[in-house]
Amino acid sequence: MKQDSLYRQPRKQVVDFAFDDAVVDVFPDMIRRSVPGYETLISLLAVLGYKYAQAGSTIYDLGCSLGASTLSLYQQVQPLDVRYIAIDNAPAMVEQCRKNLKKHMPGSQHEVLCQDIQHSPIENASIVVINFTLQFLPLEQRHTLLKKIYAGLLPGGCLLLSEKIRFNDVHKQSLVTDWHHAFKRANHYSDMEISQKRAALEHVLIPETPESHQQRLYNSGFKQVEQWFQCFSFVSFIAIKA
Ligand code: GEK
Repeated sequence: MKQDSLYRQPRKQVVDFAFDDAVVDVFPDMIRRSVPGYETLISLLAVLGYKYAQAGSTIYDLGCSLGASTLSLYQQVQPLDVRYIAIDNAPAMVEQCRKNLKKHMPGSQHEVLCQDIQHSPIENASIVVINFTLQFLPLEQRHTLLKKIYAGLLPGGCLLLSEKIRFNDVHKQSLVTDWHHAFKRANHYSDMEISQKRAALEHVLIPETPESHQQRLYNSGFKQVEQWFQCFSFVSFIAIKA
């Protein structure tokens, strides 16, 4: 696995973070060293998701990056006749994701689309995963996307939504940020890498409180919403369509 050293050297100006070739090369290393609990979350979301998979339906992975969620779901859902659609708008991610799914999901019905998820049709879905991606959409677009997902889900289907969150309580926010930085240091990121990455993400990744997420999910039509995972400021919700 290629090591992420993108922010190791001092930069005169830290430009906004982009999912380009350089990021794709180091992405598996970057996400494991930056998102506490990532591997656990990826495995467990498939264990949960499996209960909602329906034969003849489609499973969507929105903001799929290299396809980790799709691959994890495939391992659980495999015996069922389902179709997988993984979508990302970064061409470098899509190219690598296609190779990954082709290699690890032989014979399955799958497509990897290079699209903005805001414009992708969602139809006949039993499971929709949007893992650490809603946070990159403009705030005012998020409700529209969730309503579209709700409309595209079959009755009994579910949305699995994972996000980095923020807290209204400033003391809690500063405590959890401190833990996150400690996690990154323990994973051998230097203070300079941590602060440069933080600056690069500042205008790109806009976190919200868990209450805002839950309220938006209910407002989008979901009748049951549960936060099933949390590790520091990284959480995952399951929202079920009755
Ligand atoms: C994982 N889910 O491994 N349309 C499509 N893709 C987008 C959009 C958009 N509007 N905005 C951002 N992306 C993955 C991790 S990473 C999370 C997801 C992170 C894509 C972007 O190109 C990137 O691949 C992904 O969303 C976010 O579980 O890097 O923190």
